[in-house]
Formats: sequence, C-alpha cells, structure tokens
Amino acid sequence: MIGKIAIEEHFVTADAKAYLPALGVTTEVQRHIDDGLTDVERYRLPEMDRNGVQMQVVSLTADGVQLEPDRSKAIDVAKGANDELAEKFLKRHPSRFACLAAVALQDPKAAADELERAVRQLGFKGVLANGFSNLGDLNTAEYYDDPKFLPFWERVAALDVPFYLHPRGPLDSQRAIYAGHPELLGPAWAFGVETGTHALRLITSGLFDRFPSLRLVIGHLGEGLVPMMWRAQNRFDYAPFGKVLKKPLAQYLKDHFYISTSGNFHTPTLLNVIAEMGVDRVLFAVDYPYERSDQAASWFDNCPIGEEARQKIGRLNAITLFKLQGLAP
Ligand code: GRE
Ligand code: ZN
Repeated sequence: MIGKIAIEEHFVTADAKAYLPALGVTTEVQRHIDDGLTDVERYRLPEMDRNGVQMQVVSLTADGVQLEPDRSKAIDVAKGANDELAEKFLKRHPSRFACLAAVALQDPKAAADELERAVRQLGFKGVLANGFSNLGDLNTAEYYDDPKFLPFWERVAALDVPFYLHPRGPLDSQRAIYAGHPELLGPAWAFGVETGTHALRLITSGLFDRFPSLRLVIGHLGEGLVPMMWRAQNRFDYAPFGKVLKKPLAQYLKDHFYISTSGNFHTPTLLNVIAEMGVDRVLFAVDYPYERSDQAASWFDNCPIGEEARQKIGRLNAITLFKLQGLAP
C-alpha cells in the first residue's frame, strides 16, 4: 500500500540521548538505532520511500523527558526537543512528517503550557509521554491518574489532541520479578505490562468520566490489554474497591483508545484487535528505528483484512485522529 502514515516513529536530541534505555542489542543494531534516531534525510526518508510510508508521526524516544527527575531541566529538555523536531522535520519536510510534543509532566501546568505552545505555534498534532514521570529522584513514579494532573488533562481536552501513552520500563525498585531475566525487561515484555497497567489506572480513576472527549493512543497492538479486558471488567464488577465508574470498564477502552501496530506485526492479534475495537480504532505504526519498516510494510500490505480496512488502518484513521489537514482522505 502506498501512502501509509506511521504513527509511532521516533527521534532523539543530543540532550535526550542521556535518557535512552540500554537495549542489550549488538553493536551493529545499536548503531542502526542511533543513526536512525538522529537522521532525517540519509536513512529515514529513503526507508519511508522504499516501504510506501508517506508520513511519519514523530515523537521523542523513550525514556525521554519522563526520566529527568529535575523539574526545570525536564521543562527545558521538552521545549528544546519540540523546537528541534519542528525545525529539523516539520519545516523542512511538511508533507512527510507530523509531530507529537514532548512535555515535562514533572510540572503539570508547564506541561499543559508547552503542549499548547507546540500545538498552536509549532503546528504539532498531539502529545506523547513515555510512561510515568520521575520527580525529585529516580525512584519516584508519578502516574497520570493522580489528581495533580487534572489541569493537564483539561488542557489536552481543550486543545482536542490525542495523548499517546508510550512504554518505558518499570521503576528500578519494582523489578524483582525480572531478577536474572534482563531479556524480559524492555520491549520484549515489561514495556507492555507497565503501559497496560498505566492505561488501566487512567480508566479506573474516572478520568474519562471527567473528560468524555479525551482520546488516548497505545501501541504494540494494545500492550496486552485487549484480550484481558473482559476478565478485568468481570472481576472489577465483583470488587471495584470503591471506584465508581459510569460505564463498564471495557467500554472505556473502546470509547477512548486508539491502538497502533507498532512493533507487533502479527495477523491473528491484529484481527482480534479489529474485532474488539472496530476498524476505525486501529492505526498503522512501525516503531522506527527500533523495528524494520520493510518487515512492518510487507506484513501490513499483505495481511488478510481487505482493502477498505487497509486504507483505514494504513492512512485514513490517522488523518482523522490527528487532523492531518492537506492530506486527502
Ligand atoms: C519503542 O519505542 O517502542 C522502543 C524503545 C526502545 C527499545 C525498543 C522499542 O523506545 O520498541
Ligand atoms: Zn515506540
């Protein structure tokens, strides 16, 4: 399929290199990732062209600003990343890139203001956070269901842009279950558990009852949530521990979440996500440069979903969700 829009694609700034997680990959793969994160013209655009990707929706890679425990430094890094993204990607190649803002949720008001600046002044289409934020030290996790974040969510709703909840690994102090198993930390497993749990916290906190227009995006074909939602809802109904929600738990996933194919190129899982969420809620993504665009594209272009669904997932849903003006639907 030509004209694909890939929505979870990453870059890094010099400042944010300090926040990259160790991946345990070979030197050669690491070099490919490092080059891919910083480059625009040499590797990225040719790789997009080779694989029918018309546009990337670009965001600052994990762990990004979220790992910076110093509040004012986090604010500066976010601002610098957004300015660089606007200069290096959007201004030079407006038909090939759309941008998601980095925000320092270490300071919810500053995060809201920076998002507003990015959307109104830089033309960004949404916001992406790499999971919880550290604040003060590396052993503090701030999850965004805390009431202190309500002013931030209020601004996201007012600006009417999607919030992409991207993975990061769990706090160092909460890695006992991975002891002796570094291969399960990171994208192989821990990223999904961490992100799926964070999404459930947002749901059971009542955030979506307060802001009925909020739209979140999660990657990796749903971070494991989709096949577990019936059970989560069934048990939550027996034991809600005082949480009062307006709708059945699973309904919030269907009403407020969009799910991308980033790094999970598996047809039975895709078919299940389409069946549960509806074809309008699923969007193509590669997860560049961590995943290979040729693998993503040859899988997606040939998977048995029908041409109408392929156009929606590959392109049209992104145009609608991110309001990508100028792209014909
Ligand atoms: C991702 O963006 O999903 C990612 C990372 C780091 C390693 C692997 C990976 O940020 O998929
Ligand atoms: Zn990613």
